[in-house]
Amino acid sequence: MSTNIQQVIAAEQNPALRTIAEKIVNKQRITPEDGLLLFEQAGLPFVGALANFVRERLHGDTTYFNRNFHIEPTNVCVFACSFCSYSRLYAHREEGWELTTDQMLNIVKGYDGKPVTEVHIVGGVHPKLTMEFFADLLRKIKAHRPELHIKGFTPVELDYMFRKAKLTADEGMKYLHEAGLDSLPGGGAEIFHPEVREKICADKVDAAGWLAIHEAAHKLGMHSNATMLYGHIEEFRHRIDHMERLRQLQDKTGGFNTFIPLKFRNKENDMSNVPESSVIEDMRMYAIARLYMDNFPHLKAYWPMLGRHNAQLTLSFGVNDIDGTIDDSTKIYSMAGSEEQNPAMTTAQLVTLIKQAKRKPIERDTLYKVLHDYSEMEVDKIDVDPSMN
Ligand code: V47
Ligand code: SF4
Repeated sequence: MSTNIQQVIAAEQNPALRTIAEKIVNKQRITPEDGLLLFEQAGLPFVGALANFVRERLHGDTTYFNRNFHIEPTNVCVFACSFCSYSRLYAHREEGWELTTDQMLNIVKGYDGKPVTEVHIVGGVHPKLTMEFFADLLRKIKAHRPELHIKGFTPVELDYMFRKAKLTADEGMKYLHEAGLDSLPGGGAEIFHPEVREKICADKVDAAGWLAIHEAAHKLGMHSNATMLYGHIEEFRHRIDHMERLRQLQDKTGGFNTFIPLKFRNKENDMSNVPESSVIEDMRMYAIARLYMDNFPHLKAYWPMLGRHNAQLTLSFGVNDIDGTIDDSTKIYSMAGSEEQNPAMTTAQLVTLIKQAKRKPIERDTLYKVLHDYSEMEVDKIDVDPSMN
């Protein structure tokens, strides 16, 4: 797939947008002001063509997925983020769940003999689950299946654990890394800017704390992801501020793999009055993220949150990764109203989805090592729409 980017730029009527596009084509970094102008004035075809150009310059048609499952230890949480449909306060813990170490280990053992490469562990912040409890869990998972990559815990959980254990971010990360934690997922970032953060998740770790924990992980040679929860009460300038803070840390450490914009879903939470963003706005978000996050190698659309068809569409707007098989092991998005009520895709379905978008399906591990090229796989007879199965 190739776009004549010069024709797209020449056809643009707005000279300021043409200047930004020329910078992107010449591999010059765009400024926060440029990013804001793109959000405010650029149409989807313009940013889409540019994002696709950048994506193909970086990755060609390669589109990554992985084979993974989630463990959500608990949805009991001391915090009360207003966008969260999933958590239950400790006072109402009987309405939620708390898994024991054995139950979590049994989930891992349920994948014995299956070709999964990653477990993603994330949950609420339960006041009784200590760092030692999780370190023990990590050690037991590693003892059972050493090669399984453990991507776990957001700075929200980590900050709480470290403070209770009276450890600094550096000390706490080292301890968990030695216990078996391989990398950090991107959650808990939400919107960094205090004007928004104070309204949607005032009491949990702030921007500086979130960034410090990822920096501590990067210093140990661990990799991590970063998310941004968009499409609610934030303004475009808050999105730029968020991406700028991440871009600066990435300049310093180079430890981030993937940026994952997460579309706000509005069911069963305290922000249900806030409408969800349109598909056009979603695609503009992905495209502008690809243009702004010039030092992030990968841009991921997380299909359980976006829905598989919209995730497929993002592959034309800068995205080169759609996450994994999931195996119906996460509840965060189904509880927030995603169309994916039981998120699970087989490898064949993921391959089909990528091939239908005229891209090249590549199975990766968490750190983007290529595991298998599925370009030649016959997929004509497979339907990716669960309602058709
Ligand atoms: O931080 C919670 C988000 C995140 C809602 O690193 C919501 O590979 C939308 O970060 N609407 C956790 N989003 C999930 C996460 C993640 C997921 C998949 C892959 C990776 C990765 C990371 O979920 C939270 C929050 O931003 N979230 N509620 C909601 N109503
Ligand atoms: Fe707790 Fe995370 Fe939900 Fe916030 S988003 S209430 S920290 S589970």
